[in-house]
Amino acid sequence: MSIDKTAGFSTRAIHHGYDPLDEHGALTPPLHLTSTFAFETAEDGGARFAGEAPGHIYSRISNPTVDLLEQRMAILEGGEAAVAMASGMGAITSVLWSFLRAGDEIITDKTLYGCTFSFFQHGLSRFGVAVTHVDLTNPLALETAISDKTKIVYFETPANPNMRLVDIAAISSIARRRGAKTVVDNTYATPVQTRPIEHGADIVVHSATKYLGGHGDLIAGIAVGTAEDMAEVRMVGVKDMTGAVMAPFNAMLVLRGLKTLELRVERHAQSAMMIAEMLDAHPSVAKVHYPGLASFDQYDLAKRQMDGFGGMIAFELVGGYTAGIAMMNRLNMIRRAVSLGDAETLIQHPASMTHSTYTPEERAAHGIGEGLVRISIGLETPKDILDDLHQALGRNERAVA
Ligand code: 3LM
Repeated sequence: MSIDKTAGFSTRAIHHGYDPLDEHGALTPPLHLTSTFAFETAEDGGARFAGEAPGHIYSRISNPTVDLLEQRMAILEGGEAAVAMASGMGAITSVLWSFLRAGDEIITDKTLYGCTFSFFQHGLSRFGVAVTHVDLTNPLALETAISDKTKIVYFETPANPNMRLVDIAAISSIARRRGAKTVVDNTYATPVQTRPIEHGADIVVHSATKYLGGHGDLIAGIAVGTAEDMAEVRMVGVKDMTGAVMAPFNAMLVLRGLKTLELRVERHAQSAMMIAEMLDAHPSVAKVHYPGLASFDQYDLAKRQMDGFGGMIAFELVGGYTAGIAMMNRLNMIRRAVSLGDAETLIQHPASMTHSTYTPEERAAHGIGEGLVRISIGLETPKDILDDLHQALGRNERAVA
């Protein structure tokens, strides 16, 4: 049974690329726990290496379980092919090593996940790649900064941790005109809510550790793009440079996660909207950053570019850093933990945790407030998340008053 591209999101996420009748009727795709693959003949092995015959060779290059996940992610993101990796950082670094060389330039948005920022700032720059951080919320700033040496324009939308959005169509059309590839980290929005390739991006990367896996039980990453670009990422970036290949068992867990991705993201977003509205009206809260709020600076872009507004909220308390830490310590059910996209609601303080890779000066210059608190709204009964936050904020309110 083949599922065509017009089938709905969840239908593709559940069925694409697998027919149980090919595998003894097994409803769940098999887990191929193997490092290597036997060739029919010596000549067949040589032909596979030469790319002249189909078939797997070795699981650092490809594996049937991982391959099914790659097919599903490609169709969900609207790309031609995908490469699954050991982690989100494995995906980001493998993609960038594939397309950059000494003397090239890369332009990134000002706000990035802490380890991605660190890779650009302290990793790539050691190898002769010039890194420029630009405010990509303003496409004119890219027009000014881009040069013939720019090979990649890179951003997250919404950005981790402050939820800034970037207009994918506007940025990727400038990049394309100047011969640069646009790479978008779509971890926060997931393909349920934003499909960057439909807006003109060349490559999408994910930390599959988050919503795609969805259960906080694995570390994984994935890249999606054209067949040509993904062949380069597989055969150069992953096979020869990083070796950051996804384990088949993790591919199986992510395949399971994808089956409920749409359902989960809808619930995450529904609960997040309710909680963002509560926070927005709360006297202890100075500012809420959530794309679904009419008060969000880029609300118009959010409505145009996103199908729903996600499960992530960032907010600043009256009383700044100290008030934020005190509030976090009063929570009962909500877990104080980094990561996001899990069933459990998770709260963390970017300046001392996920974005401690920036210096305080870099955080200030890149729009990451010292008092910012980030929450990943989970799948618990929405009222229970609300009540826990409310009791923690309420006492804060009295303390401030
Ligand atoms: C976090 N983020 O808590 P892995 N891209 C984005 C991300 O948010 C992340 C990655 C890539 C967090 C992880 S902080 C120590 C914990 C937008 C990860 C990297 O390599 O799979 O962790 O993905 O924000």
